[in-house]
Amino acid sequence: MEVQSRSVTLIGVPVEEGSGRRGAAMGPAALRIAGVDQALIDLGHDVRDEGDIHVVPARDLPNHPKAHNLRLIGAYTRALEASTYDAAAAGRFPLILGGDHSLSMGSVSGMARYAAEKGRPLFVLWLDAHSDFNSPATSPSGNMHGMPVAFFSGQAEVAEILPKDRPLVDPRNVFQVGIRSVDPSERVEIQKHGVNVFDMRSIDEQGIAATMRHIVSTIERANGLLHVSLDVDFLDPDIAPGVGTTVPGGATFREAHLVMEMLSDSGLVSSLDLVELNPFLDDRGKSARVLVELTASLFGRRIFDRPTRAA
Ligand code: 6HN
Ligand code: MN
Ligand code: MN
Ligand code: MN
Repeated sequence: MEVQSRSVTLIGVPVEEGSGRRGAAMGPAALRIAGVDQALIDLGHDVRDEGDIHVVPARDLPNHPKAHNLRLIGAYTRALEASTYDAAAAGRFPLILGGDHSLSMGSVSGMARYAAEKGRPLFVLWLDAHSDFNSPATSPSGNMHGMPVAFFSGQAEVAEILPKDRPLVDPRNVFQVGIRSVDPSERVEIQKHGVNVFDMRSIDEQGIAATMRHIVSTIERANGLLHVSLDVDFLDPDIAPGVGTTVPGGATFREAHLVMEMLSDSGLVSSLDLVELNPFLDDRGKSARVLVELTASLFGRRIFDRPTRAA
């Protein structure tokens, strides 16, 4: 099977203030050093690197005791919402190099605006140990990297970061895979709003392939666009230690690759975040390299071609 050539725009987002510690701001640099651009070029894709987004805190936003660095995260959200939307509207694939997971407030909102214009539903595949469905009212930490899913589904309003009438993502169009650390109030909220959660036990029981087949066919039936958000802690800490929030019992190297290979076959993916990489905590670039390998699989790298399905 020929790899479909795509036009890819790399957008670096060196934000770390949404997490409780330093280091994720070095993520975009580490991903570039690990060769994310060359891996895609080698597969025949057209790659343009826009460099890193730089912002100053938004002065129209308030300081908030339970949403740390709200003014800065709000500024990143606005800038990335626009960059992601612009890339997609230009017919390109936005590939976001993070940066902590608060950046998905911006990337997913940008894709939601794009999908709304196209009249197609946006689906989100959230590959993470955490469900990131806190709001300032529920968060135990006040760290905004624990809030993006609630934010882009309209459940974590604190101040007007984006226009009130912005397109939201229906929480029933969010698929969370790899989940194994959920706060008590998140548990209530994700169930109340109908988020589709495939926790690690469900992957152990039914296998990652069946899980992915279910997700892909649901999105195909709805003619949806798919945004993939890959948090390093989706992976088991043995294969990816470079993250501030390691949780034991994560996805294996092969499970993660199969997710990407099946997504590649589906042709559904329109945008991707690589987030929470903390090079300061990594082991000689190991986690950055795994992220690049996984990205290559999503963009068509194969061990061997598969027989065409419909043949
Ligand atoms: N991440 N649920 C915890 C919190 O502080 O809200 C952890 C969030 C982790 C966020 O890994 O992207
Ligand atoms: Mn996360
Ligand atoms: Mn996480
Ligand atoms: Mn709610």
